[in-house]
Amino acid sequence: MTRVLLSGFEPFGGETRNPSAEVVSALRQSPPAAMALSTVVLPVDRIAAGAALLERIAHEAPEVLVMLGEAGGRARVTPERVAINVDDFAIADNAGHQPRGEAVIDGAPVGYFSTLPVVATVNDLFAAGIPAAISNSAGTFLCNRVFYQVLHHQALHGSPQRAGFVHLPYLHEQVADKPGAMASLSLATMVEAVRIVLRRACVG
Ligand code: PCA
Repeated sequence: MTRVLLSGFEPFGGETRNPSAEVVSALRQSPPAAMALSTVVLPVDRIAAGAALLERIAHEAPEVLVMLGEAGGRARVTPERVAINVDDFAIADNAGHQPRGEAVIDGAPVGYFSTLPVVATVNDLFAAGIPAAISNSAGTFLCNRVFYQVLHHQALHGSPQRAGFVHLPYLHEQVADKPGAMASLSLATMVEAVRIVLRRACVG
Protein backbone atom coordinates (compact mmCIF):
# COMPACT_ATOMS: atom_id res chain seq x y z
CA MET A 1 0.00 0.00 0.00
CA THR A 2 1.30 3.43 -0.93
CA ARG A 3 2.05 5.65 2.05
CA VAL A 4 0.19 8.91 1.44
CA LEU A 5 0.24 12.09 3.50
CA LEU A 6 -2.60 14.58 2.97
CA SER A 7 -2.37 18.09 4.40
CA GLY A 8 -4.80 20.99 4.76
CA PHE A 9 -4.81 24.37 6.45
CA GLU A 10 -6.67 25.98 9.33
CA PRO A 11 -9.08 28.86 8.56
CA PHE A 12 -7.51 32.27 7.86
CA GLY A 13 -8.35 35.71 6.51
CA GLY A 14 -11.47 36.16 8.63
CA GLU A 15 -13.06 32.85 7.59
CA THR A 16 -14.27 30.39 10.23
CA ARG A 17 -13.90 27.38 7.93
CA ASN A 18 -11.32 26.17 5.44
CA PRO A 19 -12.46 23.60 2.86
CA SER A 20 -9.01 22.02 2.89
CA ALA A 21 -9.23 21.18 6.61
CA GLU A 22 -12.75 19.81 6.16
CA VAL A 23 -11.76 17.60 3.24
CA VAL A 24 -8.79 16.30 5.28
CA SER A 25 -11.07 15.53 8.20
CA ALA A 26 -13.63 13.73 6.00
CA LEU A 27 -10.94 11.57 4.39
CA ARG A 28 -9.32 10.83 7.75
CA GLN A 29 -12.65 9.41 8.88
CA SER A 30 -13.29 7.56 5.63
CA PRO A 31 -9.93 6.89 3.95
CA PRO A 32 -9.67 5.74 0.33
CA ALA A 33 -9.00 2.06 -0.30
CA ALA A 34 -5.59 0.74 -1.34
CA MET A 35 -3.47 3.41 0.33
CA ALA A 36 -2.18 4.06 3.82
CA LEU A 37 -3.39 7.59 4.45
CA SER A 38 -2.19 9.91 7.18
CA THR A 39 -3.34 13.50 7.54
CA VAL A 40 -2.33 16.81 9.06
CA VAL A 41 -3.95 20.24 9.31
CA LEU A 42 -1.33 23.00 9.28
CA PRO A 43 -1.40 26.37 11.03
CA VAL A 44 -1.53 29.45 8.77
CA ASP A 45 1.78 30.60 10.24
CA ARG A 46 4.80 31.36 8.10
CA ILE A 47 7.23 29.71 10.54
CA ALA A 48 5.17 26.83 11.95
CA ALA A 49 3.46 25.49 8.81
CA GLY A 50 6.46 24.25 6.83
CA ALA A 51 8.21 23.07 10.01
CA ALA A 52 5.20 20.90 10.91
CA LEU A 53 4.94 19.43 7.44
CA LEU A 54 8.67 18.72 7.04
CA GLU A 55 8.64 17.06 10.46
CA ARG A 56 5.84 14.75 9.32
CA ILE A 57 7.79 13.94 6.13
CA ALA A 58 10.91 13.11 8.16
CA HIS A 59 8.91 10.96 10.56
CA GLU A 60 6.63 9.09 8.13
CA ALA A 61 8.56 9.10 4.84
CA PRO A 62 5.37 9.29 2.73
CA GLU A 63 5.75 8.16 -0.85
CA VAL A 64 3.09 10.62 -1.96
CA LEU A 65 2.24 14.01 -0.44
CA VAL A 66 -0.84 15.95 -1.50
CA MET A 67 -1.22 19.42 0.03
CA LEU A 68 -4.57 21.20 0.00
CA GLY A 69 -5.49 24.84 0.57
CA GLU A 70 -8.33 27.27 0.04
CA ALA A 71 -8.29 29.69 -2.89
CA GLY A 72 -11.40 31.77 -2.20
CA GLY A 73 -13.00 33.04 -5.39
CA ARG A 74 -11.76 30.26 -7.64
CA ALA A 75 -14.54 28.28 -9.32
CA ARG A 76 -12.58 25.08 -9.88
CA VAL A 77 -10.45 22.45 -8.16
CA THR A 78 -7.00 23.53 -9.29
CA PRO A 79 -3.87 21.37 -9.14
CA GLU A 80 -0.93 23.77 -9.07
CA ARG A 81 1.78 23.38 -11.70
CA VAL A 82 4.58 25.37 -10.06
CA ALA A 83 5.86 26.74 -6.74
CA ILE A 84 7.99 29.90 -6.68
CA ASN A 85 10.65 31.14 -4.26
CA VAL A 86 8.65 34.23 -3.22
CA ASP A 87 6.91 35.20 0.03
CA ASP A 88 4.75 38.27 -0.68
CA PHE A 89 1.78 38.18 1.69
CA ALA A 90 -1.11 40.48 0.73
CA ILE A 91 -2.55 39.88 4.22
CA ALA A 92 -0.86 38.91 7.49
CA ASP A 93 -0.89 35.22 8.39
CA ASN A 94 -2.63 34.04 11.58
CA ALA A 95 0.55 34.75 13.59
CA GLY A 96 0.90 38.30 12.24
CA HIS A 97 3.74 37.68 9.75
CA GLN A 98 3.55 39.67 6.53
CA PRO A 99 6.74 39.39 4.45
CA ARG A 100 6.67 41.45 1.24
CA GLY A 101 8.86 40.22 -1.56
CA GLU A 102 11.19 37.96 0.45
CA ALA A 103 12.57 34.56 -0.55
CA VAL A 104 10.98 31.41 0.82
CA ILE A 105 14.51 29.97 1.04
CA ASP A 106 17.46 32.31 0.47
CA GLY A 107 19.71 31.23 -2.40
CA ALA A 108 17.43 28.40 -3.51
CA PRO A 109 16.14 28.04 -7.11
CA VAL A 110 13.49 30.42 -8.43
CA GLY A 111 10.88 27.68 -8.73
CA TYR A 112 9.99 23.99 -8.87
CA PHE A 113 7.41 22.09 -10.88
CA SER A 114 4.84 19.95 -9.11
CA THR A 115 5.83 16.29 -9.16
CA LEU A 116 2.20 15.16 -9.32
CA PRO A 117 0.72 14.30 -12.73
CA VAL A 118 -1.31 17.52 -13.00
CA VAL A 119 -2.60 16.99 -16.56
CA ALA A 120 -3.80 13.43 -15.91
CA THR A 121 -5.35 14.58 -12.63
CA VAL A 122 -7.38 17.32 -14.29
CA ASN A 123 -8.52 14.88 -16.98
CA ASP A 124 -9.64 12.43 -14.27
CA LEU A 125 -11.60 15.24 -12.59
CA PHE A 126 -13.25 16.18 -15.90
CA ALA A 127 -14.23 12.54 -16.41
CA ALA A 128 -15.98 12.63 -13.03
CA GLY A 129 -17.80 15.84 -13.97
CA ILE A 130 -15.91 17.98 -11.43
CA PRO A 131 -14.97 21.56 -12.40
CA ALA A 132 -11.17 21.57 -12.57
CA ALA A 133 -8.23 23.33 -14.22
CA ILE A 134 -4.47 23.44 -13.94
CA SER A 135 -3.35 26.59 -12.12
CA ASN A 136 -0.06 28.22 -13.06
CA SER A 137 0.23 30.20 -9.84
CA ALA A 138 -0.23 29.05 -6.26
CA GLY A 139 0.07 32.70 -5.18
CA THR A 140 2.75 34.07 -2.86
CA PHE A 141 1.17 33.26 0.54
CA LEU A 142 1.31 30.19 2.80
CA CYS A 143 0.20 27.65 0.21
CA ASN A 144 2.90 28.52 -2.28
CA ARG A 145 5.39 28.67 0.59
CA VAL A 146 4.82 25.16 1.95
CA PHE A 147 4.53 23.80 -1.61
CA TYR A 148 7.95 25.36 -2.37
CA GLN A 149 9.49 24.11 0.89
CA VAL A 150 8.35 20.56 0.16
CA LEU A 151 9.58 20.57 -3.44
CA HIS A 152 12.94 21.98 -2.34
CA HIS A 153 13.20 19.23 0.27
CA GLN A 154 12.27 16.68 -2.39
CA ALA A 155 14.91 18.06 -4.78
CA LEU A 156 17.58 17.71 -2.08
CA HIS A 157 16.53 14.44 -0.45
CA GLY A 158 14.28 12.57 -2.91
CA SER A 159 11.45 12.38 -0.40
CA PRO A 160 8.50 12.32 -0.89
CA GLN A 161 8.69 10.63 -4.27
CA ARG A 162 5.74 12.67 -5.55
CA ALA A 163 4.35 15.87 -4.10
CA GLY A 164 1.93 18.53 -5.20
CA PHE A 165 -0.57 21.14 -4.20
CA VAL A 166 -4.27 21.48 -5.00
CA HIS A 167 -6.26 24.67 -4.31
CA LEU A 168 -9.97 24.34 -3.50
CA PRO A 169 -12.81 26.88 -3.92
CA TYR A 170 -14.89 28.14 -1.03
CA LEU A 171 -17.54 25.86 0.44
CA HIS A 172 -21.12 26.86 -0.39
CA GLU A 173 -21.64 27.80 3.27
CA GLN A 174 -18.73 30.27 3.14
CA VAL A 175 -20.28 32.28 0.31
CA ALA A 176 -23.91 32.11 1.45
CA ASP A 177 -23.75 35.58 3.01
CA LYS A 178 -21.09 37.11 0.75
CA PRO A 179 -22.31 39.79 -1.66
CA GLY A 180 -22.16 39.43 -5.42
CA ALA A 181 -21.40 36.38 -7.52
CA MET A 182 -18.96 34.15 -5.63
CA ALA A 183 -17.95 30.68 -6.77
CA SER A 184 -18.18 27.68 -4.42
CA LEU A 185 -18.44 23.89 -4.38
CA SER A 186 -20.02 21.44 -1.94
CA LEU A 187 -17.88 19.61 0.59
CA ALA A 188 -19.04 16.30 -0.95
CA THR A 189 -17.81 17.36 -4.40
CA MET A 190 -14.45 18.47 -3.01
CA VAL A 191 -14.03 15.23 -1.03
CA GLU A 192 -14.75 13.25 -4.20
CA ALA A 193 -12.29 15.45 -6.12
CA VAL A 194 -9.52 14.82 -3.61
CA ARG A 195 -10.19 11.06 -3.69
CA ILE A 196 -9.57 11.26 -7.44
CA VAL A 197 -6.43 13.37 -6.93
CA LEU A 198 -5.06 10.84 -4.42
CA ARG A 199 -5.83 7.86 -6.64
CA ARG A 200 -4.04 9.46 -9.60
CA ALA A 201 -1.12 10.54 -7.40
CA CYS A 202 -0.58 6.93 -6.35
CA VAL A 203 -0.72 5.63 -9.93
CA GLY A 204 1.58 8.37 -11.25
N1 PCA B 1 -4.89 29.09 1.54
C1 PCA B 1 -3.86 30.09 1.64
C2 PCA B 1 -3.05 29.70 2.86
C3 PCA B 1 -3.89 28.73 3.60
C4 PCA B 1 -4.95 28.33 2.65
O1 PCA B 1 -5.80 27.45 2.84
C5 PCA B 1 -3.05 30.24 0.36
O2 PCA B 1 -3.61 30.04 -0.73
O3 PCA B 1 -1.88 30.58 0.41
